Amino acid sequence: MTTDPGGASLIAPHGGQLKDLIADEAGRASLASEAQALVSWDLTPRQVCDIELLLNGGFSPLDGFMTRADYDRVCAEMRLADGTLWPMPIPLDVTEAFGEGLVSGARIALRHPEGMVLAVMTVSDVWTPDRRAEAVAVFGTDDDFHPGVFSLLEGTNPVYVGGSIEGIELPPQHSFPALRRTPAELRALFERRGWTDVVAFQTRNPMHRAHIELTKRAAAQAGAKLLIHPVVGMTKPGDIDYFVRVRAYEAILERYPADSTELSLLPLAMRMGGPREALWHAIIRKNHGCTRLIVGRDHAGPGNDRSGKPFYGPYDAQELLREYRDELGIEVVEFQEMVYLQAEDRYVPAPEVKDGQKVLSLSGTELRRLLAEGEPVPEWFSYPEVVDVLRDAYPPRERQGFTVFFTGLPSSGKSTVANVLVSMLMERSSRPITLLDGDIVRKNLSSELGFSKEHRDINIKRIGFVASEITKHHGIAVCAPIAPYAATRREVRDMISAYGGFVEVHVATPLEVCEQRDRKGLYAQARAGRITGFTGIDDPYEAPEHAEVVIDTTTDSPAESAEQVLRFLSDAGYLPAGH
Ligand code: PPS
Repeated sequence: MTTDPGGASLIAPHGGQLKDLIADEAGRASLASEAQALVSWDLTPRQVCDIELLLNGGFSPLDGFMTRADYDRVCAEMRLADGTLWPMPIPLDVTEAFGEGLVSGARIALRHPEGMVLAVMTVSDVWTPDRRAEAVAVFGTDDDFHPGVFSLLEGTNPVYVGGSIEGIELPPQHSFPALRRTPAELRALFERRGWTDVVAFQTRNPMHRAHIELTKRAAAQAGAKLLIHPVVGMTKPGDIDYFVRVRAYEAILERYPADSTELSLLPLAMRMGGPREALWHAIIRKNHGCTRLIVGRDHAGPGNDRSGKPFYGPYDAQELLREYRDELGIEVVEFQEMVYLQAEDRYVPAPEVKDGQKVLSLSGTELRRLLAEGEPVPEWFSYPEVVDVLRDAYPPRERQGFTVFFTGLPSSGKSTVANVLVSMLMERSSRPITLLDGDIVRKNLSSELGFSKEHRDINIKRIGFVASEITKHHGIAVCAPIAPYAATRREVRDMISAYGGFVEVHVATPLEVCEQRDRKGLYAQARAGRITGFTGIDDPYEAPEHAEVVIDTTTDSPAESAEQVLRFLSDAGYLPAGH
């Protein structure tokens, strides 16, 4: 079905037919009443993003979560079963328990985490995918350093469900309502303004001078208007949160010529899939009424693999899009990296730099360092209004919160060193500190949990959640669980790094020493078979590969070990100078 808000044509100058999966008024009432008797699935944060773009047509021509035939062909060939170009799998992932009773033809209610039913789905397929094979097909790798692979393998449920959906309402959005426009609303806006040619700029970062120069050039070269279309759904872990980014985007709008530029927020859950993702972004922007998309260096890049090599070449995305130019229905505006010519005080694309001309550049890591250390950000790099927003949100490290996360075998000395560290920190600063020791947490937060992998993961995620809240509020959390699984520790790191420091301390006391200490007599019980699934004996401990600090309590006293951590915190700038 298509609707026509404000009488505007729903065919953009270069766009295709737009889906609108929200039912009409009578349909919505009847779906809502039917939903009361249906089993319901509580949508995950990623699925909330996906369903919003399904319902509002951002994912046209999809009319629901992908069926198996669509999924298989998308993975293999970037096409839906009917041959339409579509690069990203969008199935509904559910738990085994939920998937068990589902059969083709069943109807299920899809609920927002706040409780309201957003849509009713008619199930057509239920299957258990090979997610590792999906990772290789879609991302070209199963290395879980790739954030899209990590989220697929560790954060996605094991059973997929496909089927069409009938919408009752869009997910509620409470932030920046005036800046959120559906594809139909944007198309209507462009139509009203007479904007027949609109170039979209995709971003998940604050915009600095290079981005502003690039977007101005792109619009001017094409003689087109500009849509700044930042992603506010899910981006790469560790990115600057969108509340801060949107304040910064709003601040720079005045730097564009009048009646030339719009800002609209896109509730997309990115997969960081590089070239495939760029193709997806192009289709999504076409659906939003744009006629062109800027694709620059390393579009939707996921960073480096575990050997430090980028997953994709810097211009792979441009190359892939060129292959599909004729059927995309949206032009791609290719840009090379913009660099700053110091002598001329202006930005140019890298290939325009002549031999001997001096260029300046500043990486994202370097910018974060300048902010963390309270140093000035050079004027050639950004505008004062953007730097002010960032400084306000990211104070220097000595005013940020942080988490010290001890991990190690039972009886390795985690709790002892953590306690000493807490006392040392309290001697030095009046910042609030919370100790989340393994045993204390199990008594207070996780008393119903055992030691299965599932329960350990829940336990560690709870600790991570509490520590991330403490860190967000500029406090100090000192955690000391065993935390034996690398993937769960990484999730906790991602959760906390968004708000402040995360310092992993591996208490690497060897197993023989821990077993000899056996402070609670549990190793002896595990050896005797009276306890099963005991870490280090018959349950694995995956040692961290990139801990910020490694200590060994065989050779160092608790005070010496705690001093090592303190020194790291001080050197990294988390403690005021002189401590
Ligand atoms: S986990 O894996 O991180 O959730 O474990 P944690 O909550 O830190 O464990 C807290 C203490 O529980 C005791 N204990 C066990 N540990 C490991 N495996 C099994 N099966 C087990 N059963 C009980 C153990 O003494 C942990 O304390 P520490 O301080 O590490 O010795």
